[in-house]
Amino acid sequence: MLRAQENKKRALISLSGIWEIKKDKSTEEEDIRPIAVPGSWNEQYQDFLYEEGKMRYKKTFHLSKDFEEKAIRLYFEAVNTRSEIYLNGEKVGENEVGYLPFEIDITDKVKFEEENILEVLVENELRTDSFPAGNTPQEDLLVGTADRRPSTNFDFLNYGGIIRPVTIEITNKEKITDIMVDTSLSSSKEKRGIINFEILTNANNNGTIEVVIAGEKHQKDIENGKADVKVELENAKFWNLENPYLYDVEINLKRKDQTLDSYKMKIGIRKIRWDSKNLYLNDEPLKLKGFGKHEEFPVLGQGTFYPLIVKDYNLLKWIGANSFRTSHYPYTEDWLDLADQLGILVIDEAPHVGITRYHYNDETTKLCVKSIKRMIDRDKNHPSVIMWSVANEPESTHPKSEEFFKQLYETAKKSDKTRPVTFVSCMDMPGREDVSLKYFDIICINRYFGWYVFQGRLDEAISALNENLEYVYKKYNKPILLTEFGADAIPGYHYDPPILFSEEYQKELIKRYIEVIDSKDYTIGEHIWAFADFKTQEEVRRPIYNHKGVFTRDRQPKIVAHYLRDIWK
Ligand code: BDP
Repeated sequence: MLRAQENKKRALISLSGIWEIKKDKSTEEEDIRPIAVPGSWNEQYQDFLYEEGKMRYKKTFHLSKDFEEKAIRLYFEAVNTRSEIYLNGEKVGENEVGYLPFEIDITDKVKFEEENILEVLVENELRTDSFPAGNTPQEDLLVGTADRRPSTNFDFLNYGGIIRPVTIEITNKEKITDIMVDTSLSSSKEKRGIINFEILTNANNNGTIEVVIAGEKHQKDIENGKADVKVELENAKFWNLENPYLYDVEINLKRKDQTLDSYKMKIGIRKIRWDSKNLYLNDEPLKLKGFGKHEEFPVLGQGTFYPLIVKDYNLLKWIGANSFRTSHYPYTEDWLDLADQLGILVIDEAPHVGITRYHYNDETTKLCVKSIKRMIDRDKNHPSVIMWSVANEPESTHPKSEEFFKQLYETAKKSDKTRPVTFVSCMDMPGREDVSLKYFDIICINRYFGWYVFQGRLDEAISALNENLEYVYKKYNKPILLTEFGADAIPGYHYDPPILFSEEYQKELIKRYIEVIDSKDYTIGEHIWAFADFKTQEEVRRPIYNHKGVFTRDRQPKIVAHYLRDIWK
C-alpha cells in the first residue's frame, strides 16, 4: 500500500479537526462531545482517562461532482486499536492493527455534492491474548502487575482513539499501488549506487513506468501490473550520518503522452550489514547512541503532533544522539521522514508489547505476522530504518515462545532481506534463559540492575551487568545492543550521595553503564530508557509518570542530559 500524498496527479482532503465522539452504548444525544482528531481520547476528558469501551466517532464531509470519475480512498494513518468504519450508515471496512495505516476504497460508495457521514467505531479493550495486552492472570506473570489501573502488561497509558491523521485521497482510477526500493547492492567503495525499483500498478499490461532521478529518466513497460526499474549511478552520494543525502525521485505511470499517476519520494543510498560483533552502515561499524522513546505528550496522548516531532529531533541533535527505537510501536511516518532528512538511525518496533504465554496460539501468531508485514510495508523505503524489532520484552523464557518467535523472525526476513531483525529481551540470565533470542540477528537486551534489582546498590549492579554481558555474548556470539537501562529521577529531586529517585543517581547509573558498555568490543551501543518522562498506568511504582526520562515530559533537560551531551558530542 502507498501512503496517501498530494502531488501533480493526486489530491488530498484532510479530515483532521474536531469530530464528535460518544460512548457506543449511550443513546443519549447529550452524551455527544467534541473530540480532536488526531489525538488519544484519554487526556481530552477526565472521565476518559482509562476508557476502554467502544467509542463512536463521527465526521461529515462533502465532495465535488468534479471527482465523479476518480478513485477515492480513505487513508487512516492509525486508529487504536480495533475499528469498524461506516460511510452513510454502511460498513465499508475494519481494521485490527493499531499504530499502522489502512485504506478503504470508497469510490463506489461516496455521495457527490451531498453530505457524507463517516463514523468510526473504536475499541481498545485490554485482552489477555491480543493487543493492547492486559487483564492477564496474575499468578503466571513474571513481572507483578497486580492492582495496576488499568491492568496493562505494558508501562504506559492504555491510549485509544483516532490517533493519527485521516485523509481522503483523490486519484485517477489507474494508478501506482506500491513502490519498493532496494539499494543494498550499492558499493560505497566504488561510489556506485545501484537502485532497484519494483513498482506495482493496477494498469495491467497497458502502460509505462517512468522513474525520474538525478535529472535522468528511466522507462520500463508494465507487465502484469509490475515494472522493475534498475538504476545505476556512478559517483553516487551515499546516505550516512554526516551527510544524509537524499535523492528526489518522481515515478510516473504513463500511457502514450498521458500521465495517469505520479508519486514523489526521497530515497537514500546506503547499505546495512552485520557480523558477530558489529553492525555496519556503508561498511563503517556503528556505535548507537540514543534512546528508547515514546510518541506521547500531555493532552494529546499518542496523537500525531508535528511540533513534538521537531522538538524531539532538535533535542536528539542537541544531546549528540544518533539513533532511537520506536518503542513500543511504529510512530507516525513523519518521524521517519525527518530521521531520513537529519541522519538519525531508527530501530522500528512492531506494536507487540506485553506478550505472555497466552499469546502463543495460532490466532495471535497470525495477527503479529500481519502487523509485522504491515510495518515493513509502510517503512521499507526509509534509509533511516536500520533494524526491525518484532516485540518488546515478551515472555521469551516460555517453551512455547520458540516456535512463535521463529515464525515472526521468518516473516520479517521474508519481507526484507536487507535489514537485521531483532526483538527486545529482558530475561536472559542463568536460571531464566531466553529460548527465542537465538533466532535473531542482533541481541537487544534491557537491563535494570541498580533499579529493580540491586536497588540503589550501584557497585553490585555494575558487576552484575558486566557478568551478564559476558554471559549473553558467549551464549549467542552476536552483536549486543543495550536497548534499555536507566533509573527514575523525579525532576528537581537532588541528593548527595546519589540515592534512588534523585537526578544524581540517574546520572551516576547511566555513566557507569556506559563505561561498561564501551569496554566490550561486541556491544554496538547504548539506548537509554527513556528519552522523556511519560504517562503510565496508576500504581505505587509510578508517581503519575515513569520518570526515567533524560528529559521531563515537557522536554526540559535533567542533570544527566548535560552529562550525555558532554560525552556524546
Ligand atoms: C521495561 C519496558 C519499558 C518500561 C521500563 C521501566 O520495556 O516499557 O517503561 O521497563 O520499567 O521493562 O521503566
